Amino acid sequence: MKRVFSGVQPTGNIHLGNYLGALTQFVELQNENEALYCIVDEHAITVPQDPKALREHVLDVAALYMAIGLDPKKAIVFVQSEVSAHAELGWILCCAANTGELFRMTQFKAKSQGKESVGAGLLTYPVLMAADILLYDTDIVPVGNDQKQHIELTRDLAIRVNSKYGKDTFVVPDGRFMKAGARIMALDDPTAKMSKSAPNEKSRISLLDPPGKIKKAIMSATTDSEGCVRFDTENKPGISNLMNIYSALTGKTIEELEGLYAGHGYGDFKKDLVEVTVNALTPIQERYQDIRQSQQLIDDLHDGAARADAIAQKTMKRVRDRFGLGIGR
Ligand code: ATP
Ligand code: LTN
Repeated sequence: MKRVFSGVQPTGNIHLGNYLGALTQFVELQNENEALYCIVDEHAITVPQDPKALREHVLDVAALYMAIGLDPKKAIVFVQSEVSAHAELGWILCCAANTGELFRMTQFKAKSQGKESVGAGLLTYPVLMAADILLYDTDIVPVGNDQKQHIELTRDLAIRVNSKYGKDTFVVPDGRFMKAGARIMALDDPTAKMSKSAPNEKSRISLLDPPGKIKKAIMSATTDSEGCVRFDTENKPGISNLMNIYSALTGKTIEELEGLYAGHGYGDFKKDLVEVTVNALTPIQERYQDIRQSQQLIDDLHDGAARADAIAQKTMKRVRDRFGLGIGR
């Protein structure tokens, strides 16, 4: 059985891109593997956060995880800061990383660009991510393509430590990147990816959006003037993106959709896509409402943290021994 680990930051606005690109993969992988899914609140504080809102967002994302089908009896679902070994291993790995390789990370460059000063945590963010992964002897990390560079760094750190401290100190993990078609684009600008942080609310569909908001976002989505429901990402990125969403939510192929809407305009297609989206999200939202307020959610997260901690402590003992930290037993 392979071990799988992934994390999502506790920010609001989990959207259809996150869902179709990453979260559905999480659900699939929990069945055949030993999967750990983490809400990475220590990563979130690399940029300023309001403490009250952060705690709410942690629980929002946890409830959403469960509502989309993660089963806490199968997968270990937990909050990063509840397992102190993440920060501990993060420090040890900081001492194995070079500043040069961290300054080269594109996410650091993007997030620090134009700013006079940024927190040091933004620079060491990928080292904490490496710690998350290596702590659990992870084999597979399902993430979006944007995380490729961080996975490479994780592998480099593991190989570096192994060559100095013993080859089985860490398992060297592999990334599992989403399929190209799973990249969902912004509704107002189909050349940019759908994003949590884009200022235009109508650029995305969040999983918790009410039907009225979903309708407005889809009906006003950018298309083209040809008026023909045909898949062509190059020349018709807007309608192609909507077809991708329709196909991912219903299982209908793109060819089936082209056949179904031959002779129909974008209005008909969009109206149906509203219905398809509302039908897909309503059950998730209903489950979410029940789970979010429940004591069961808190109990599941405590249980998840205890199970994760048991695995993490074993790794930490090995790491401390290899590095010569502490006085041993
Ligand atoms: P932001 O837009 O603020 O940078 P994000 O939407 O990329 O945030 P993350 O929490 O960084 O959100 O990503 C969670 C997961 O969802 C990652 O594995 C990421 O690759 C994936 N993902 C994010 N946006 C999309 C998208 N538009 N289509 C498909 N997958 C996506
Ligand atoms: N950096 C990731 C979130 C993340 C993660 C992880 C993903 C933190 N730690 C460990 C996979 C494994 C992001 O921004 N999507």
